[in-house]
Amino acid sequence: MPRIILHLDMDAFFAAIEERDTPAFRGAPLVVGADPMGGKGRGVAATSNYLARAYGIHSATPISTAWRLSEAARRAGKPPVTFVSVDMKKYARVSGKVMRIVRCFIPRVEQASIDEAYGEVSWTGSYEEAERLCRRLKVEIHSEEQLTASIGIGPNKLIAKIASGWRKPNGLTVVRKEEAEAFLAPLPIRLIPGIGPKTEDILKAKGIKIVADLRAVALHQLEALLGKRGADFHEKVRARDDSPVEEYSEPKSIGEQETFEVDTLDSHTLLNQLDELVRGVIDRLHHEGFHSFRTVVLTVRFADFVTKSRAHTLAMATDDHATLRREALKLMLPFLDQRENPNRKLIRLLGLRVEKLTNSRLSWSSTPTYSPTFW
Ligand code: TTP
Ligand code: MG
Repeated sequence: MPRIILHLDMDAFFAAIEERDTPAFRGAPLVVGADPMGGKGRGVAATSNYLARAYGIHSATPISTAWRLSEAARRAGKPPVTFVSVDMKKYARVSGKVMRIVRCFIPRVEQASIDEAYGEVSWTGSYEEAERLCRRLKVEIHSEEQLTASIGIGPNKLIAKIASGWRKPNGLTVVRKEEAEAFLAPLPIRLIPGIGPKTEDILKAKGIKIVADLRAVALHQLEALLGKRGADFHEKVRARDDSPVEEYSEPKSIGEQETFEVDTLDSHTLLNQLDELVRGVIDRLHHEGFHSFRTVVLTVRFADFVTKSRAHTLAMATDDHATLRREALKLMLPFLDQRENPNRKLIRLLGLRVEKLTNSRLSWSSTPTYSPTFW
């Protein structure tokens, strides 16, 4: 029986949910993210629908840039972008529903992010059967949630993941084991998971642009260029990946962050913001079914974009609001004075995250919960 793995990724997830819930948003460019404030907004886009992507607006595009692109489109007689704020609770709820549907079809599922999952479907016995299963799964998600997913089917997680992004939106791409190497060969190296902008630059400097170029590099040369990771890429470019679908990948953290409208060192403003973050994190902790946390991480980004995080792990796990507030405050105060901020730099962004979570749901059901953080 061949090994067959699928990867499912929802299309324009946050934006698709907003379009579904607000008919007026449909058919026009939509960005979910920070408030653009007439071009002065300081956060980023979480995502955009496909019409807004045609304007060049994607995940992590600064919201001020998104505004500028929208204005340029408007001046060119095209529809301007509608901006909506992020409603994380809603997206987590929808994610939970989608993942439950996936688990009805597939016994072994690994949730990889808020809108992505791997499934082990070798038991279907053939690529044809796996494809049939995926068609039914897509129809079910659409009829239950009015959302579309793209799915890739392949001999391992690596190929399935790349295949799911192949024909988005609403795609279904099957890459059989014997086709996998040829499928990868012409792709830009950036599509190989693990190759980020820095690695891409190192390789491009050597004239390596597509997977076929990378495949031509000997193992010892790759190791010389990229260290230990070289061996990993040596396998990947040959379409080899034996990592298992891990059903109970533990959720890592829950975090919230806020960019200030104006950089600040005003303790009142910072405290108010910290209180809001504490409330948001505790709300999500409970909402997403967690029992407690042990580690508190505070992140400060200064006006010059230098970013520092400080963490503290408690002796005992808790879900207590006052404890989180006290610990977060202890971590923040040094940033207001000499200890962590000798030059009195203004603060641009404050983030709060809890880790080492325990999941009460796991004690009475086998449904794992995933919690995303995006910073
Ligand atoms: P993605 O699956 O990367 O993006 P997407 O679902 O919006 O679009 P695609 O059709 O290309 O899959 O991420 C899922 C959601 O996660 C996305 O809707 C918003 C959120 N997200 C962020 O908040 N910040 C980010 O930088 C990224 C990449 C995603
Ligand atoms: Mg997606």
